[in-house]
Amino acid sequence: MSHDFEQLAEKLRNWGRWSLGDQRGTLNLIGPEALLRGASAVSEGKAFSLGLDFGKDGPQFGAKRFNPRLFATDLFSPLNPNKPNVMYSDDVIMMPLQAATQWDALGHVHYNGTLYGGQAAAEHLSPSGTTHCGIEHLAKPGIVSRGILLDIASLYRTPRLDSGYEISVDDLRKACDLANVRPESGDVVCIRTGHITRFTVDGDRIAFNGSQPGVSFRVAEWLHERQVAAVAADNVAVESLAADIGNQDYPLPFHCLALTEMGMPLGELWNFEELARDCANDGRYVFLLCAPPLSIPGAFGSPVNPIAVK
Ligand code: UVW
Repeated sequence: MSHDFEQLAEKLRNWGRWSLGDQRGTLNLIGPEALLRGASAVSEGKAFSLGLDFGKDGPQFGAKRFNPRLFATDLFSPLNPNKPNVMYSDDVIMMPLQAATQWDALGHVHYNGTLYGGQAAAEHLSPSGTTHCGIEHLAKPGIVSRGILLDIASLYRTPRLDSGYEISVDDLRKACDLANVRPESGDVVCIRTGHITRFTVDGDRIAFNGSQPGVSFRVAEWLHERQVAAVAADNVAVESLAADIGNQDYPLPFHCLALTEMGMPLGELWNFEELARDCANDGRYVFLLCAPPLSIPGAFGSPVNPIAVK
């Protein structure tokens, strides 16, 4: 695997493709044409949220990636104590940016000491974030384009793929046939494995965060050829996670290819269940996708509530 991986890394590298010091990667592929293609996918006036709740009962169970906690900092507060008939409430939230539905910034993963664009990670990363490839560079003008749902679980007529299943290029091609669509330059590809239901239906956080179905690292080449702008999935890492992932020469190989080599943002913990039912009903798997990350300078990721409009 390590020889294949290294060859692919060299082939897919987009460093300097758009400009020296570029921090938007494949989002540069979203131009007026892709936006208009997205807008023309809207014909019924239906909207679907693809986001999980950011609440205390979320999918996390760890000490560092924990579920959000909300605290009211003002309750029943009058602006003017002499006019207590009008009151306001304010709040603060404490949460990891990776707590639930999210985008990975290009700086979220680096390997062999190098970030997207070839910059040395040691020169940019610090406890206050990153000075190269933070999420703010993906936030304006945001991530808005045509979205395509590739429903691999439906392809195999199963509510969810098996843990550890590696989605191949062939699976993606078949799902394109099922959807009767071909990704074009600037599209965002959304991959449904059904794995999210381990959390949303079964309530099993341990199984949800464990071994899981997702893409093989080889899928990166197909996404590169199709000029896809970003990819999102309904699992934890977009890529498949086997029980022994940490022992591989390059753990998270798809992350390394997508984020570090190609500069392609990854959307994780998205929920496609309702959208997938609608797509299966009307046979239309394309939509306008509006999924702007928050502009948090230096952050490695951002929560998002993606909206698909059909
Ligand atoms: C890691 O687990 C490091 O990354 P992600 O949250 O992107 O899957």
